[in-house]
Amino acid sequence: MMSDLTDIFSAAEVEKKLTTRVIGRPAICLDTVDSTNIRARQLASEGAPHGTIVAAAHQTAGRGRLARRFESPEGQGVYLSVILRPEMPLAELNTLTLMTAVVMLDTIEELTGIRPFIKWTNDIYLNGRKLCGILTECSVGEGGKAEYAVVGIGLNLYQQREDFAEEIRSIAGSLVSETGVHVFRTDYIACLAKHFERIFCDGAFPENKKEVLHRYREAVFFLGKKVEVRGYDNAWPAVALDIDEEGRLLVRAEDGSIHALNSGEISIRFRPDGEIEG
Ligand code: BT5
Repeated sequence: MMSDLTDIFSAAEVEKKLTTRVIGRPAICLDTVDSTNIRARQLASEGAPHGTIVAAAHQTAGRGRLARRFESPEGQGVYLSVILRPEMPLAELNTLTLMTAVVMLDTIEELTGIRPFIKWTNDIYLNGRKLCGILTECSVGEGGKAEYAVVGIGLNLYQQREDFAEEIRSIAGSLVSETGVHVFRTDYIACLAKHFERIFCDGAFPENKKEVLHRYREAVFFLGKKVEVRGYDNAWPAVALDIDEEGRLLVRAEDGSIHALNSGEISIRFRPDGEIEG
């Protein structure tokens, strides 16, 4: 289903709905772009302020991690990037992704009444299907400090399960297909900005990192379950144990050894009803 005709996708419409001081000021809305992360990085390097949102109704080169594609069809979702100028050590920047995952849960819960789950590190899932992916990129400036970070968020809003491209048809979902709730794109952007500001501004950040990571951990759906850990050139079975205070995933390999994973890929087998196998 396409978005409703009254769902005008424009900066003026977002501005009418914004309740924030920093996030989304300004908000730039584009009909189409290669990747909002690329555009946001350009703007950030030209001095765009902390909190700028670059949103698009369509991306021709939406990207995921490791140069993977993020399917971004016209009018079916919102693809956006938030420019942040965080006062935090470079080594901790991966926690921006984790904290953004909690922002997305709060946003989706407010809009639909349903709180989805997190697939460590950067995916939001419901009914065993991926609704949203997050990609954080940063630029290192003088003295090894982060000059800026760009947090990219792709959310599927309106697709039915069968609308997705063949490669992801069995794993992808949208707010409409998984919750039945139709949300206007600009309402979503305003709601996201509000939750983003609550967690990343208002003097709370970065001291709130521990509390937000605690909420992150509560939403990870596969703790205690069997997973497959995927390295660059190998894959091994393990049991997912916990998320530690740095946001690392602790797993137990079959030989009993415990590993703390900083980033990476976990495969989980879902049954058709969305429950995890194993
Ligand atoms: C991600 O990577 O999921 C991060 C996606 C970030 C997208 C946003 S949109 C705004 C901003 N601008 C950009 O160019 N990117 C950001 P990763 O964890 O590597 O997952 C990629 C994998 O997700 C693909 O290989 C597919 O299997 C699957 N996938 C692709 N498109 C999808 C979609 N629309 N919905 C669900 N799954 C998808």
